[in-house]
Amino acid sequence: METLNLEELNQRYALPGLLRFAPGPGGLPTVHISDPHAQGMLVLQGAHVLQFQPRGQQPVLWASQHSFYAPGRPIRGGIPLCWPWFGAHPTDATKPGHGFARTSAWEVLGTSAGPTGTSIELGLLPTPATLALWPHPFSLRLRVLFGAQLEVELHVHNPGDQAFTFSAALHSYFAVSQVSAITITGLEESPYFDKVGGAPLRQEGPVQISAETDRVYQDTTAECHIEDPGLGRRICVAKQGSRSTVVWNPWAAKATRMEDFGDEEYRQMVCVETANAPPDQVTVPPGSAHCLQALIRVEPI
Ligand code: TA6
Repeated sequence: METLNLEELNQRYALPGLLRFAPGPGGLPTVHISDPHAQGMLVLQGAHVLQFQPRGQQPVLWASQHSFYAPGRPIRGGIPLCWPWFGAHPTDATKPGHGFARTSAWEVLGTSAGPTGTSIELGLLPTPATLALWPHPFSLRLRVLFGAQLEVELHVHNPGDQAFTFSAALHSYFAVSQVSAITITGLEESPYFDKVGGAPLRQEGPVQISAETDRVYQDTTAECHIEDPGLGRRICVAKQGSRSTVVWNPWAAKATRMEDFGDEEYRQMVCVETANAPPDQVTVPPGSAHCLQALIRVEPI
């Protein structure tokens, strides 16, 4: 993998007036996008979409004011990439939660501007550190289009001669007016595992949040809508290649226990994650690939 400094990245990939590389939060190398459709920001570490704001709209993604922005530390907000496992490692609690993709150094592969927005593509290949955590060859590519709609596409290729199985999530944090005043539609009647209560349940009606909520909705390909009367908008989360949707809000007690999460910040966020979480893991045969895509847009209500 070739590691370029900001000057080299701008020489090779900047798009004048649309896309440039500059230090971001904590001085982390970051891509700044500003085009006729939207503004956005992506931190190169973790290929982490941090900001998305369509023209004329409030910011769509949420990030904690207390987030760490440091080499190797997860960022609290935006769209963390959870791969090659979602949540705690299934057998080894010493391995990093949500895998290693979100804290790895990704390589810029290309940038382009088009009629629907400005895009960037990044790649991740195995390193001795990743092979120690997950002993498989892989090739990841992330394509992000910042436009009237945000398109995030994680392409997983298996170049090896053995199949591998992974779980994953585009762990999207969304900004809302007041979490207790929103409803989430699209998951009605879906089975889910309630990680707070530790039991399998089935969704009745729209999702409403009034306490710690941590649910893995299984076997669902549905588009979800976050209805937010307080902001006069609906955030629409469509997806491809995903059979799980995760809904999370830590609420007060858990937020207080998290050093990178303000005690009251839970009120203005909700995660609706585009995932393949257990038992919806994905097996990729040798030479094959899988694509996980989230399509995020805003509509007035
Ligand atoms: O997606 C929900 C979840 O798995 C929660 O259980 C909570 O742990 C959240 O992810 C955040 O995980 P993180 O490792 O980023 O603190």
